[in-house]
Amino acid sequence: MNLKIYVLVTSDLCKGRPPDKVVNATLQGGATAIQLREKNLLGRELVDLALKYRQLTHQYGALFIVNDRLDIALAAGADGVHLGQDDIPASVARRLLGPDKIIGVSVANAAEARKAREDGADYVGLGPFFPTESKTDVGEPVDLDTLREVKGAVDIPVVAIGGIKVENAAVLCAAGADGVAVISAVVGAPDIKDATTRLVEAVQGKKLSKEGE
Ligand code: TZP
Ligand code: MG
Repeated sequence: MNLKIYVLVTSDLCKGRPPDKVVNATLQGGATAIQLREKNLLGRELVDLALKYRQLTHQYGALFIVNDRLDIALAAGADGVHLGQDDIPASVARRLLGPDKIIGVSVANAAEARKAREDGADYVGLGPFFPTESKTDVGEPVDLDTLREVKGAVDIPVVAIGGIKVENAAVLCAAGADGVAVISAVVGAPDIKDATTRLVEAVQGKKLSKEGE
């Protein structure tokens, strides 16, 4: 389960570019996982998009996860779902999806991570680490100590999220994050493929300094 470069695609944040083109470009740049994350689309539109993302992620050997919607994940043959604390509980999702689908859960601390693990989660998303404009109902910021606590509490991958960019990704990975999840740093970038490649390099430790240095 490669969640190193996990790109969440929300069409409203793609600056007018078709979301499937955005997905294609980020996969070209090296994204290892794509999440369909839409809050304002109809079921029919979601199925259409999900089928496109499914085809593209297969082509590049990347994971495909659907935010919130188990029905859309099943309809499109996605690899799994991502659930927040207020969504369908992971235990219920596990019952509905069976043992093989990936279930990710958003957490803010070690207690939530432990509970997610007990409920059958395969990975947790932890954040927000930095200020973000991509989510309005975002929780209190977390820090590297929280990351270390969560890493110590569960034996499943921990993906960092919230305001992550090329400049701050490496420190999270150095502190134990198994991957970085981003929206705006990739889907809002002028050159989506290049932005992804630079993030890949940052996570691999090839580019720990600021752009241009
Ligand atoms: N969950 C916590 S922060 C966040 C989500 C979905 C938004 C991340 O977006 P960005 O643009 O990478 O800060
Ligand atoms: Mg949700």
